[in-house]
Amino acid sequence: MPTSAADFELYRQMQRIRRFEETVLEAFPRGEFYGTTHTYVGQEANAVGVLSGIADGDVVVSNHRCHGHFLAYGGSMDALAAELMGRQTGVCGGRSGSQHIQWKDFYANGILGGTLPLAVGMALSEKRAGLGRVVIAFLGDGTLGEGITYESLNMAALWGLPVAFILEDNRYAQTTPLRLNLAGEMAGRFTAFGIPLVEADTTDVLEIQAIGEKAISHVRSGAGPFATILHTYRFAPHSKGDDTRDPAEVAHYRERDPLPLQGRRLDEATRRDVEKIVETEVEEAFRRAAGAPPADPSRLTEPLSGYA
Ligand SMILES: Cc1ncc(C[n+]2csc(CCOP(=O)(O)OP(=O)(O)O)c2C)c(N)n1
Ligand SMILES: [Mg+2]
Repeated sequence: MPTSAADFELYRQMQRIRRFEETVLEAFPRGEFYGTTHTYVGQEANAVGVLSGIADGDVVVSNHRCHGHFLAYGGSMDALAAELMGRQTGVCGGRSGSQHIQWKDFYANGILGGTLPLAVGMALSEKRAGLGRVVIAFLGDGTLGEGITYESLNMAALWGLPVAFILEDNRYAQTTPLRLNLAGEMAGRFTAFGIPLVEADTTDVLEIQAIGEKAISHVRSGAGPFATILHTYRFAPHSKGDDTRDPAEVAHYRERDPLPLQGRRLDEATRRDVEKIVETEVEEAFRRAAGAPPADPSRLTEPLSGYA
Protein backbone atom coordinates (compact mmCIF):
# COMPACT_ATOMS: atom_id res chain seq x y z
CA MET A 1 0.00 0.00 0.00
CA PRO A 2 1.43 3.44 -0.86
CA THR A 3 2.35 5.64 2.10
CA SER A 4 -0.26 8.29 2.90
CA ALA A 5 0.89 11.91 3.06
CA ALA A 6 -0.41 12.14 6.63
CA ASP A 7 1.54 9.08 7.81
CA PHE A 8 4.67 10.36 6.05
CA GLU A 9 4.43 13.74 7.74
CA LEU A 10 3.78 12.37 11.25
CA TYR A 11 6.79 10.07 10.93
CA ARG A 12 8.99 12.84 9.53
CA GLN A 13 8.11 15.16 12.41
CA MET A 14 8.81 12.51 15.04
CA GLN A 15 12.07 11.54 13.38
CA ARG A 16 13.18 15.21 13.32
CA ILE A 17 12.65 15.44 17.08
CA ARG A 18 14.31 12.07 17.77
CA ARG A 19 17.46 12.82 15.78
CA PHE A 20 17.70 16.40 17.02
CA GLU A 21 17.56 15.21 20.62
CA GLU A 22 19.97 12.31 20.12
CA THR A 23 22.42 14.76 18.59
CA VAL A 24 22.02 17.08 21.59
CA LEU A 25 22.84 14.22 23.94
CA GLU A 26 25.90 13.20 21.89
CA ALA A 27 27.20 16.76 21.65
CA PHE A 28 26.53 17.92 25.21
CA PRO A 29 29.66 16.38 26.79
CA ARG A 30 31.78 18.25 24.23
CA GLY A 31 30.75 21.54 25.88
CA GLU A 32 29.02 22.91 22.80
CA PHE A 33 25.92 24.20 24.60
CA TYR A 34 25.17 26.77 27.26
CA GLY A 35 23.16 25.88 30.36
CA THR A 36 21.36 22.61 30.81
CA THR A 37 19.00 20.63 28.59
CA HIS A 38 16.19 18.05 28.84
CA THR A 39 15.46 15.87 25.85
CA TYR A 40 12.17 14.49 24.54
CA VAL A 41 13.43 11.09 23.30
CA GLY A 42 10.54 8.62 23.60
CA GLN A 43 7.75 11.19 24.01
CA GLU A 44 7.70 12.41 20.38
CA ALA A 45 4.20 11.08 19.58
CA ASN A 46 2.65 13.38 22.21
CA ALA A 47 3.88 16.68 20.78
CA VAL A 48 3.44 15.63 17.15
CA GLY A 49 0.00 14.08 17.70
CA VAL A 50 -1.46 16.89 19.78
CA LEU A 51 0.06 19.85 17.94
CA SER A 52 -0.94 18.54 14.50
CA GLY A 53 -4.42 19.79 15.49
CA ILE A 54 -3.65 23.42 16.32
CA ALA A 55 -4.61 26.39 14.17
CA ASP A 56 -2.68 29.55 13.36
CA GLY A 57 -2.72 31.87 16.37
CA ASP A 58 -3.29 29.16 18.97
CA VAL A 59 -0.94 29.52 21.92
CA VAL A 60 1.36 26.71 23.06
CA VAL A 61 2.85 26.79 26.55
CA SER A 62 5.69 24.37 27.20
CA ASN A 63 8.05 23.51 30.01
CA HIS A 64 11.71 22.62 30.55
CA ARG A 65 11.36 19.66 28.13
CA CYS A 66 10.41 21.92 25.24
CA HIS A 67 12.44 21.01 22.14
CA GLY A 68 9.93 18.45 20.86
CA HIS A 69 7.00 20.78 21.49
CA PHE A 70 8.81 23.60 19.68
CA LEU A 71 9.72 21.53 16.61
CA ALA A 72 6.20 20.07 16.40
CA TYR A 73 4.78 23.60 16.68
CA GLY A 74 6.68 24.46 13.51
CA GLY A 75 9.75 26.08 15.04
CA SER A 76 12.98 26.16 13.06
CA MET A 77 15.51 23.44 13.80
CA ASP A 78 18.36 25.76 12.77
CA ALA A 79 17.20 28.39 15.23
CA LEU A 80 16.76 25.84 18.02
CA ALA A 81 20.26 24.40 17.55
CA ALA A 82 21.67 27.94 17.48
CA GLU A 83 19.76 28.86 20.64
CA LEU A 84 21.29 25.92 22.53
CA MET A 85 24.69 27.10 21.37
CA GLY A 86 24.05 30.70 22.48
CA ARG A 87 24.24 32.14 18.95
CA GLN A 88 22.71 35.31 17.51
CA THR A 89 20.78 33.19 15.01
CA GLY A 90 19.05 31.35 17.87
CA VAL A 91 15.28 31.50 18.40
CA CYS A 92 15.79 34.17 21.07
CA GLY A 93 19.11 35.53 19.83
CA GLY A 94 21.00 33.05 21.99
CA ARG A 95 19.68 34.60 25.22
CA SER A 96 17.34 31.81 26.33
CA GLY A 97 19.16 28.52 26.02
CA SER A 98 17.26 25.25 26.08
CA GLN A 99 14.39 26.00 28.43
CA HIS A 100 13.04 29.48 27.69
CA ILE A 101 12.19 29.31 24.04
CA GLN A 102 9.74 31.90 22.74
CA TRP A 103 8.69 32.30 19.12
CA LYS A 104 5.38 33.50 17.68
CA ASP A 105 2.73 32.05 20.02
CA PHE A 106 5.05 29.47 21.60
CA TYR A 107 6.28 30.00 25.17
CA ALA A 108 8.50 27.64 27.17
CA ASN A 109 9.46 28.20 30.78
CA GLY A 110 11.66 26.08 33.04
CA ILE A 111 9.94 26.98 36.31
CA LEU A 112 7.98 23.86 37.12
CA GLY A 113 4.30 24.77 37.44
CA GLY A 114 5.07 28.42 36.63
CA THR A 115 3.85 27.74 33.11
CA LEU A 116 0.28 27.07 34.23
CA PRO A 117 -0.74 30.52 35.49
CA LEU A 118 0.85 31.90 32.32
CA ALA A 119 -1.26 29.55 30.22
CA VAL A 120 -4.43 30.37 32.15
CA GLY A 121 -3.76 34.10 31.89
CA MET A 122 -3.27 33.80 28.15
CA ALA A 123 -6.46 31.72 27.90
CA LEU A 124 -8.34 34.51 29.72
CA SER A 125 -6.93 36.99 27.26
CA GLU A 126 -7.96 34.79 24.33
CA LYS A 127 -11.47 34.35 25.74
CA ARG A 128 -11.83 38.12 26.00
CA ALA A 129 -10.48 38.62 22.48
CA GLY A 130 -13.17 36.23 21.23
CA LEU A 131 -11.24 35.16 18.14
CA GLY A 132 -11.67 31.44 18.80
CA ARG A 133 -8.01 30.86 19.65
CA VAL A 134 -7.07 28.34 22.30
CA VAL A 135 -4.14 27.60 24.58
CA ILE A 136 -2.39 24.23 24.79
CA ALA A 137 -0.42 23.77 28.00
CA PHE A 138 2.00 20.85 28.42
CA LEU A 139 2.93 19.70 31.91
CA GLY A 140 4.66 16.70 33.46
CA ASP A 141 3.57 14.31 36.21
CA GLY A 142 6.01 15.96 38.64
CA THR A 143 4.23 19.27 38.11
CA LEU A 144 1.24 17.82 39.96
CA GLY A 145 3.35 18.41 43.11
CA GLU A 146 3.32 22.19 42.62
CA GLY A 147 0.55 24.09 44.45
CA ILE A 148 0.17 26.67 41.68
CA THR A 149 -1.09 23.87 39.42
CA TYR A 150 -4.32 23.70 41.42
CA GLU A 151 -4.88 27.46 41.61
CA SER A 152 -4.52 27.48 37.84
CA LEU A 153 -6.92 24.58 37.26
CA ASN A 154 -9.45 26.23 39.57
CA MET A 155 -9.41 29.53 37.70
CA ALA A 156 -9.46 27.86 34.28
CA ALA A 157 -12.55 25.87 35.25
CA LEU A 158 -14.31 28.68 37.14
CA TRP A 159 -13.94 31.10 34.23
CA GLY A 160 -14.55 28.51 31.50
CA LEU A 161 -11.26 29.30 29.76
CA PRO A 162 -10.14 27.83 26.41
CA VAL A 163 -7.15 25.87 27.64
CA ALA A 164 -6.24 22.23 27.04
CA PHE A 165 -3.93 20.75 29.69
CA ILE A 166 -1.73 18.04 28.17
CA LEU A 167 -0.27 16.05 31.04
CA GLU A 168 2.66 13.91 29.90
CA ASP A 169 3.13 11.28 32.57
CA ASN A 170 6.58 9.86 31.88
CA ARG A 171 6.41 8.18 35.29
CA TYR A 172 9.30 10.20 36.80
CA ALA A 173 10.03 13.66 38.11
CA GLN A 174 13.75 13.93 37.64
CA THR A 175 14.85 10.69 39.43
CA THR A 176 11.74 10.33 41.62
CA PRO A 177 9.32 7.63 40.45
CA LEU A 178 5.64 8.42 40.50
CA ARG A 179 4.88 6.05 43.39
CA LEU A 180 7.11 8.14 45.71
CA ASN A 181 5.66 11.37 44.43
CA LEU A 182 1.93 11.16 43.99
CA ALA A 183 -0.92 10.25 46.33
CA GLY A 184 -4.29 9.31 44.88
CA GLU A 185 -5.32 9.36 41.22
CA MET A 186 -4.10 11.70 38.49
CA ALA A 187 -7.52 12.03 36.90
CA GLY A 188 -9.03 13.18 40.21
CA ARG A 189 -6.86 16.26 40.10
CA PHE A 190 -8.82 17.47 37.08
CA THR A 191 -12.26 16.05 37.82
CA ALA A 192 -12.16 17.73 41.27
CA PHE A 193 -12.44 21.02 39.38
CA GLY A 194 -15.04 19.70 36.94
CA ILE A 195 -12.52 19.52 34.08
CA PRO A 196 -13.34 16.67 31.67
CA LEU A 197 -10.49 14.50 30.46
CA VAL A 198 -9.27 11.64 28.32
CA GLU A 199 -6.60 9.33 29.69
CA ALA A 200 -4.51 7.02 27.49
CA ASP A 201 -1.48 4.79 27.82
CA THR A 202 -0.23 4.76 24.26
CA THR A 203 2.68 5.72 22.05
CA ASP A 204 0.64 5.58 18.84
CA VAL A 205 0.73 9.01 17.25
CA LEU A 206 -2.59 8.38 15.45
CA GLU A 207 -4.37 7.65 18.74
CA ILE A 208 -2.80 10.69 20.35
CA GLN A 209 -3.76 12.83 17.37
CA ALA A 210 -7.40 11.80 17.83
CA ILE A 211 -7.25 12.61 21.55
CA GLY A 212 -5.65 15.99 20.81
CA GLU A 213 -8.37 16.79 18.29
CA LYS A 214 -11.02 16.03 20.89
CA ALA A 215 -9.31 18.26 23.46
CA ILE A 216 -8.82 21.13 21.05
CA SER A 217 -12.35 21.01 19.63
CA HIS A 218 -13.76 20.97 23.18
CA VAL A 219 -11.85 24.07 24.25
CA ARG A 220 -12.44 25.86 20.94
CA SER A 221 -16.19 25.32 21.24
CA GLY A 222 -16.22 27.51 24.37
CA ALA A 223 -17.05 24.61 26.70
CA GLY A 224 -14.15 25.46 29.05
CA PRO A 225 -10.92 23.63 29.82
CA PHE A 226 -10.14 20.02 28.94
CA ALA A 227 -7.35 17.71 30.08
CA THR A 228 -5.57 14.79 28.52
CA ILE A 229 -3.43 12.43 30.55
CA LEU A 230 -0.91 10.73 28.27
CA HIS A 231 1.09 7.99 29.98
CA THR A 232 4.45 7.83 28.30
CA TYR A 233 8.15 7.23 28.97
CA ARG A 234 11.38 9.04 28.28
CA PHE A 235 14.15 6.83 26.93
CA ALA A 236 17.01 9.22 27.80
CA PRO A 237 18.07 10.61 31.19
CA HIS A 238 16.08 13.39 32.84
CA SER A 239 18.74 15.83 31.73
CA LYS A 240 22.16 14.51 30.60
CA GLY A 241 23.82 11.80 32.68
CA ASP A 242 21.36 11.55 35.55
CA ASP A 243 19.67 8.22 34.97
CA THR A 244 19.12 5.97 37.98
CA ARG A 245 16.36 3.84 36.44
CA ASP A 246 16.63 0.11 36.07
CA PRO A 247 17.94 -0.53 32.51
CA ALA A 248 15.47 -3.44 32.22
CA GLU A 249 12.60 -1.00 32.79
CA VAL A 250 13.94 1.36 30.11
CA ALA A 251 14.30 -1.60 27.73
CA HIS A 252 10.71 -2.66 28.48
CA TYR A 253 9.33 0.72 27.46
CA ARG A 254 11.66 0.91 24.44
CA GLU A 255 9.59 -1.93 23.02
CA ARG A 256 6.77 0.61 22.71
CA ASP A 257 8.94 3.12 20.85
CA PRO A 258 6.57 5.46 18.95
CA LEU A 259 8.90 5.73 15.95
CA PRO A 260 8.95 2.15 14.65
CA LEU A 261 5.23 1.99 15.41
CA GLN A 262 4.56 4.84 12.99
CA GLY A 263 7.47 3.85 10.71
CA ARG A 264 5.74 0.55 9.93
CA ARG A 265 2.92 2.52 8.29
CA LEU A 266 5.37 3.77 5.64
CA ASP A 267 6.70 1.62 2.86
CA GLU A 268 10.32 0.68 3.47
CA ALA A 269 11.89 2.89 0.77
CA THR A 270 9.88 5.93 1.85
CA ARG A 271 10.83 5.40 5.48
CA ARG A 272 14.51 5.25 4.56
CA ASP A 273 14.14 8.44 2.50
CA VAL A 274 12.60 10.25 5.46
CA GLU A 275 15.43 9.13 7.69
CA LYS A 276 18.03 10.31 5.15
CA ILE A 277 16.36 13.71 4.71
CA VAL A 278 16.14 14.22 8.46
CA GLU A 279 19.75 13.13 9.00
CA THR A 280 20.95 15.83 6.61
CA GLU A 281 18.64 18.44 8.13
CA VAL A 282 19.94 17.78 11.66
CA GLU A 283 23.60 17.74 10.61
CA GLU A 284 23.19 21.00 8.72
CA ALA A 285 21.32 22.66 11.59
CA PHE A 286 24.12 21.98 14.08
CA ARG A 287 26.83 22.83 11.53
CA ARG A 288 25.25 26.18 10.68
CA ALA A 289 24.64 26.95 14.35
CA ALA A 290 28.29 26.25 15.21
CA GLY A 291 29.39 28.73 12.53
CA ALA A 292 27.06 31.54 13.68
CA PRO A 293 28.24 34.52 15.77
CA PRO A 294 27.78 34.39 19.54
CA ALA A 295 24.89 36.16 21.30
CA ASP A 296 25.22 39.92 21.58
CA PRO A 297 25.23 40.94 25.29
CA SER A 298 23.96 44.44 24.42
CA ARG A 299 20.65 42.83 23.35
CA LEU A 300 20.09 41.10 26.69
CA THR A 301 17.30 43.38 27.88
CA GLU A 302 15.54 43.64 24.52
CA PRO A 303 11.98 42.26 24.79
CA LEU A 304 11.18 39.04 22.97
CA SER A 305 8.64 39.08 20.17
CA GLY A 306 5.24 37.51 20.64
CA TYR A 307 2.43 37.92 23.12
CA ALA A 308 1.59 41.54 23.98
C1 LIG B 1 9.97 25.35 40.73
C2 LIG B 1 10.97 24.34 40.28
N1 LIG B 1 11.40 23.40 41.13
C3 LIG B 1 12.32 22.47 40.71
C4 LIG B 1 12.78 22.50 39.42
C5 LIG B 1 13.81 21.46 38.97
N2 LIG B 1 13.17 20.51 38.08
C6 LIG B 1 13.29 20.60 36.74
S1 LIG B 1 12.45 19.42 35.95
C7 LIG B 1 11.92 18.71 37.38
C8 LIG B 1 11.06 17.48 37.37
C9 LIG B 1 9.93 17.63 36.43
O1 LIG B 1 9.13 16.50 36.42
P1 LIG B 1 7.89 16.42 35.46
O2 LIG B 1 6.96 17.55 35.71
O3 LIG B 1 7.33 15.05 35.62
O4 LIG B 1 8.49 16.62 34.01
P2 LIG B 1 9.54 15.69 33.24
O5 LIG B 1 10.91 16.21 33.58
O6 LIG B 1 9.34 14.30 33.70
O7 LIG B 1 9.22 15.88 31.80
C10 LIG B 1 12.40 19.43 38.46
C11 LIG B 1 12.12 19.09 39.87
C12 LIG B 1 12.28 23.49 38.56
N3 LIG B 1 12.64 23.56 37.29
N4 LIG B 1 11.37 24.40 39.01
MG1 LIG C 1 7.72 13.38 34.55
